[in-house]
Amino acid sequence: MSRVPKAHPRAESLRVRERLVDGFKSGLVVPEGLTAHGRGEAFDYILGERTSKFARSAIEAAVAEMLLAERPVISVNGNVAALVPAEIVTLAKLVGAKIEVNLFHGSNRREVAIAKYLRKHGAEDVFGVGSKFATRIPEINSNRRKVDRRGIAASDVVLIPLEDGDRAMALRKLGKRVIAIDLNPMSRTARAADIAIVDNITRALPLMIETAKSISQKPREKLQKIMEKFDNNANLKASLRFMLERLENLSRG
Ligand code: PTJ
Repeated sequence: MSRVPKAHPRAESLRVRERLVDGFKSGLVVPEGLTAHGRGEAFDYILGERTSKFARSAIEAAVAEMLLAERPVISVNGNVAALVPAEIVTLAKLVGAKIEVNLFHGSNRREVAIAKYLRKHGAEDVFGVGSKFATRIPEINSNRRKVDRRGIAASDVVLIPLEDGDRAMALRKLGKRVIAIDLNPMSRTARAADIAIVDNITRALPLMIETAKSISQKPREKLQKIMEKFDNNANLKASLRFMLERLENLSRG
C-alpha cells in the first residue's frame, strides 16, 4: 500500500520514488540507484513527464527489433527490477525474450534477490545468477562484463535499460543490436545504442507492451521497414530539440 496521499500534486512521481526506496530497503537497489533515479527525474521534468512522439517512434522500432530477433534478451538491474518487474516479465513473454540479471555493482546476494522478485512477478527462467553459466566480455570494464552463456552472451538483440555507459558500445562491437531506455539523450549509452528510447522506464515499458500486442501480427517485412526507417542519431537530436523548445517556451512565460 502506498503511503503517498492520492491528492498530492506529485503523487505519481512520489509513488515511483517509493517503489525505488522500498527496493533499496529490500536489497534490490544500490544507494547509487537512488541518485541515478534523481538524474533521470531531472531530465523527465524537462520532458514534461510525458512520452514524446520521438520516444514513441523509438518504442515502435525497438519492439519491431525484438520481435524480429532470434535470441532477444532483456537485461535487468536493481532499479529496473524495483520499478517495472511485472512489465519486464510481460514484455519478455510477448516478444519471446530471455531475462537476465546484469549488475554494475556486482553482488551475488542482489542477483538472487532480483531473480526471486522477478519470479514473484511471473518470470520463469531468470539468467545471470551465480557463476555456473557465467562467461566474460573482456571489452567491458566493469562488473557488467559478467554475462550468462544462455542469455546475453548468445543474444542477437539486447535491451539495456538504465545503463551506465560503456556496455552498449562493447555489445555492438560483438555484433549485437542494442536498445537502450535512458531519459538522458546525451548519455554515452543513448548515443552508442542502435535504438535509444528517451523516456521514463515507468512509461516506456507499458507502451512497449501495448505496441508488442498491436504489431506482433504484422508481416516480417513490415516490421523490418519500421526498424530500418529508424535513425537513432536523428531521433536523439529531435529529443534534445524537444527539450530545448520546452525550456524556451517556459522561459518566455
Ligand atoms: O543495479 P546496478 O548495480 O546495475 O546499478 C544500477 C545503476 C542505475 C545505479 C547503474 O546502472 C548506474 O550507475 O547507472 P547511471 O550511470 O547512473 O545511468 C543510469 C541512466 O539512467 C542515467 O542516464 C539516468 O538519466 C537514466 N535513468 C534514471 N532513472 C531512469 C532513467 N532512464 C529512464 N527511466 C528512469 N526511471
